[in-house]
Amino acid sequence: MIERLEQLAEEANQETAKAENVKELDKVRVKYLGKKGPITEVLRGMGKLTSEERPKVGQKANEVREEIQKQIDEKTSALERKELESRLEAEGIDVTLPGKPLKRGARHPLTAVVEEIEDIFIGLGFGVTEGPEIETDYYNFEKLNLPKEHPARDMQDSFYITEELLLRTQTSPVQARTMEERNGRGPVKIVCPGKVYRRDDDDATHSHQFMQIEGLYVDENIRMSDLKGVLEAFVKKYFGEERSIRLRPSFFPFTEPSVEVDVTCGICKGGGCRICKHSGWIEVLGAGMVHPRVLEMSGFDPEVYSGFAFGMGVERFAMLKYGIDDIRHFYTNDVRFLNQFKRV
Ligand code: 2NL
Repeated sequence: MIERLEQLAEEANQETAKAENVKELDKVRVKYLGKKGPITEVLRGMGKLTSEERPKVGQKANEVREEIQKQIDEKTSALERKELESRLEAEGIDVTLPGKPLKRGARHPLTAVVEEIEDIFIGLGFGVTEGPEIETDYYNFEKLNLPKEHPARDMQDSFYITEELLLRTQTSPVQARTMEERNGRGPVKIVCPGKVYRRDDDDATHSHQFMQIEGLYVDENIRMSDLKGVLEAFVKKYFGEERSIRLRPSFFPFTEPSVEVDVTCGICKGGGCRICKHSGWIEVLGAGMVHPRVLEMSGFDPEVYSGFAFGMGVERFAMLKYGIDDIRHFYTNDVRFLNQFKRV
């Protein structure tokens, strides 16, 4: 029986050595060490042995069983190691390969110009305030000294939603709301950027929706010279220190007196060109001293307070600075246009 056991160990170890994968090893284990295997059989037949032989055979059987199991375990870890090595080799990452380039977007040129203009006014002590695009007739018109019969309130010129609600035609209602919130106490020194809407036919220089930035500075002793100084500082910062401005008389219902602000032409330097229509000047802003009625309607005493206000079209500022000839480029989202404004 001892010999039989030694023979079994020999056979099992040979088969273990030959096994090429874990599955085959498991078959060897079941075949030799399983409940129906030859070693179990030997142990079952021990009853026929003498009491002298029995412990020797039992011990040998255990030794053989342990030896077979040990060989299988060693082979199993060897196979697993080999498998891991080949997997590591196959799935290995070459960290020296160059990365795939990420396609980066860019800020929309209008966003960039709004932020640039905001930053200039922040540098001049202004805050930035935003408000709703859907406005009441009251804040959009009435509060700005545009009474019901005023021609600028024509239904033909604005997008009315109901009789009382419309898409704002300018950002001034934001300023009117801000003044009202201050309960008649100055200073109010803010710029208000945002989308505005007018019923216009779209062409190269007009859009039914565009962006505006308006500004308002209300305090005691604010004068026309403050208006001129602030707007000159702004224009020089935005277009360049070599540029200057002039004021021409104009009319707005919400300011008195009212002015148009021109900047010297940057293309011809005053010599006359297509851009400035041979005048040497380009109109860029509307402005004026806040109408006393407007101050009063928003709770400010016009005997104590005065202020100036101004408004500009963001698209126009962007077109002038970057030589863009058609306002519709801003809204059609052609990446060939947009990619030119990427910062590197
Ligand atoms: C333009 C220029 C302007 C204002 C806007 C304003 C706002 C308040 C009071 C007084 Cl709350 N004025 N805004 C003033 C002058 C010009 O916009 O070309 N608009 C059609």
